[in-house]
Amino acid sequence: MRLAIFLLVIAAAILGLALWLDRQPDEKSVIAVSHAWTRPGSGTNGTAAVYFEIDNSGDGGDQLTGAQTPVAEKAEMHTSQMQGDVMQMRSIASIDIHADEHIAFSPGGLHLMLTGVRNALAEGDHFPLTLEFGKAGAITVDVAVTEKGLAAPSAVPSGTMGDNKAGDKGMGDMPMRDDSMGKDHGAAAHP
Ligand SMILES: [Cu+2]
Repeated sequence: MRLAIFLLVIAAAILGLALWLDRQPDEKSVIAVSHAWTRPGSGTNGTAAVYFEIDNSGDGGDQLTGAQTPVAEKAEMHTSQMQGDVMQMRSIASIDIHADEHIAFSPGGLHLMLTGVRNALAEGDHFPLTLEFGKAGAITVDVAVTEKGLAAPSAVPSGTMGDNKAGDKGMGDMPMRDDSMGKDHGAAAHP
């Protein structure tokens, strides 16, 4: 009987220690990337705009710091913003993804701009895209080439870009007709 009580006390102590360790600050980001797509015809002039969604279901923040894909020489993050009646794009070095945050890369807003696309992308094509996160590491997703898009069109909340850092090689001086935004952004907007 005494032994049983003794073992119970030990077990309780171990459980208590485990719970205590569990509560120590150990904030982690849990990153999921979904609905990655680009439009067919993108790539005919060497550029393509890729859209996707990022969800951080963890209790710690993270950062999207870069991207790469075998189908293009370079991939960089761009914002789109109206300046008067001209759509301007700016490259940004990184994007903060706070705990519990959802960020949509969508037409007319944030997008990943591919340059040096090696082959024209046709409806039904797929290609891999690797996104690099500061804490979560590299996450590779499959990008679908589809006219319809994979996600419901949703505007990027205006507050989302507040703490994004502008890259020093900004493309803010590149004007873009607003009638070219959206539909043919990727195919027509870049040289
Ligand atoms: Cu762009």
